[in-house]
Amino acid sequence: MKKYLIISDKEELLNRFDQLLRKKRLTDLFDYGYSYNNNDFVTDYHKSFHTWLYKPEPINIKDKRLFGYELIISLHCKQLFPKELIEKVRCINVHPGFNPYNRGWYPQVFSILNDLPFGVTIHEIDDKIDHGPIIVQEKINIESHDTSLSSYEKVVEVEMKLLDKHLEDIINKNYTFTILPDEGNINYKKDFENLGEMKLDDIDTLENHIKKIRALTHGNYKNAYFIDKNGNKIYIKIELTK
Ligand code: 0FX
Repeated sequence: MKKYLIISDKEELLNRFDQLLRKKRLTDLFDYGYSYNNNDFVTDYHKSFHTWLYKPEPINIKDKRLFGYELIISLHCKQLFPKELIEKVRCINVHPGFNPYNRGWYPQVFSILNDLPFGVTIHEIDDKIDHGPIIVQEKINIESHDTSLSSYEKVVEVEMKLLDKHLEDIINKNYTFTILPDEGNINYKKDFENLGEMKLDDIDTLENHIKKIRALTHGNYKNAYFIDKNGNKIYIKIELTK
């Protein structure tokens, strides 16, 4: 068993973290893993560097073997870390949002919608979602032509940049904390799902209508829709050019 564990449910991020460790010659220190509930994830490439207890086996966050690590990093791990684990092991979260604004689900969507700050937060995990003491943060500007996807692409780049810059300090606990100024706000999966329907008789400014469609435009995902007069569900996305 190695000293540190990284868990991610996003293949692209785990691959990039793997490249980062190779560049820094730190692969000997880390086990890698993904969640037990993420079946569509495991590629042959992934299996080749998946080293969780030397078996390509998904990680259940309640597994007591996790207590053996000195540090666990969540890089978009979809499981909530249990209290017992965070009391026994230092756990760090790499969050694609600017805490305490829009903690929780899909921060860029809600930052576009409600004009709240957006960015990356790396923090120690406590018993509330995206809430613990902040190790490092960086703001990202959302422009009038950004969509959920373009904002998300920016956030992934900043996450990798901050990990590149601060990983050794995180490992060695060579940092000071900033405590959250207040509780901010939090969004759940349900809040995102409730955004989808756009009523054709909705009265609002054009700016707000465009904002909502930008917030729900993310590649091929079918997020925003309206119901036409024949009862058909018609999906909407937007293309904006500066
Ligand atoms: O893994 P992740 O990038 O992030 C989410 C949470 O936002 C984050 O706070 C948490 N720490 C992490 C464990 O889970 O989410 P994802 O891979 O499910 O989706 C990535 C983006 O794709 C999302 O920000 C918006 C977009 N998306 C995704 C789905 C499934 C859509 O627009 N529609 C969808 O139906």
